[in-house]
Amino acid sequence: QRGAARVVSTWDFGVGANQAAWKVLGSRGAALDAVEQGARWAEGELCNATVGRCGYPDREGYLTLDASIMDGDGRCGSVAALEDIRHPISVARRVMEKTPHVMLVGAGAQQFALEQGFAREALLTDAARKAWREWKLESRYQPKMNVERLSTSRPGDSANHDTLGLLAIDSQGRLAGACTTSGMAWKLRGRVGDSPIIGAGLYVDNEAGAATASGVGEEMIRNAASFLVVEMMRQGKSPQEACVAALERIVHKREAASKQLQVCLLAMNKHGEVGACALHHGFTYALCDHDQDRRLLEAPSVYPK
Ligand code: SD4
Repeated sequence: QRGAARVVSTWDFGVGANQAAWKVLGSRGAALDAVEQGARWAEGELCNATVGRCGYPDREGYLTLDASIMDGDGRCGSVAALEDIRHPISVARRVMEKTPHVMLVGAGAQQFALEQGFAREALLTDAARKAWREWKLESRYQPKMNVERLSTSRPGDSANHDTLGLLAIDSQGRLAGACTTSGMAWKLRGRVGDSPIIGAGLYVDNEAGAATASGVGEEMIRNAASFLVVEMMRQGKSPQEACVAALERIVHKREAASKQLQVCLLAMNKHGEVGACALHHGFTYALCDHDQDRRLLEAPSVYPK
């Protein structure tokens, strides 16, 4: 299926990310550039409590960002707990391209970003600071499901399941993926989720497919969820079947926990076919290709509504 470029992204705001990615893909650009541009759009343009500059902080009030990027040849880079840098996805790409490493964290990641010419800027917004102050009154860490889609959500509730993950295939048949997030709101200082961990929040292999995740990252780390989805595609499952099978594994291993928390998986195989599934109802994803540029779909769930 060479020539059939396509990009998919997690959640409703994936529509905007896809449009940014499509500017690259639609003109026969590389999947890697496309996913970086899509992620940059979310980090810079979107004001959303779970990605980039408007993200909610940890329980001590620090906004710490996680991001990863990977192409289908196994090249990858990531940053975790990065502070005061607007575009963690591009720092992750520099880690991939300019260092012998895969992952940089915390102060070292920031130092590297500054050396690479990224600007340091205070990112925490007034709205995020206000939400944090409200949260501190009770200080209860209780991730809520799919908060982006709940019109009844209060500020203190927000921001738990809306990481942006993008997967793309370009006109050359190359795959790439990117993932960017501020992580779980009110997390412990130093907590790192799945999004910057290759194999957990993102995995890509041109010979099989690509997968990304959103939700409570600890579950994806425990199960190497994105890697698992890609391996299942390698064994012959469709992207949809692979997402379902990976979630069934999570349910099997941690049934009680899986009833309480959300895990969302999105996959694309090497032919550009797409699948998605979540533990619980409410996971949406956006798809963009030559035929349709703003399609928003609702993923099925393992547990009934
Ligand atoms: C994390 N998976 O840090 C991320 C959170 C997430 O939308 O998906 N938020 O665990």
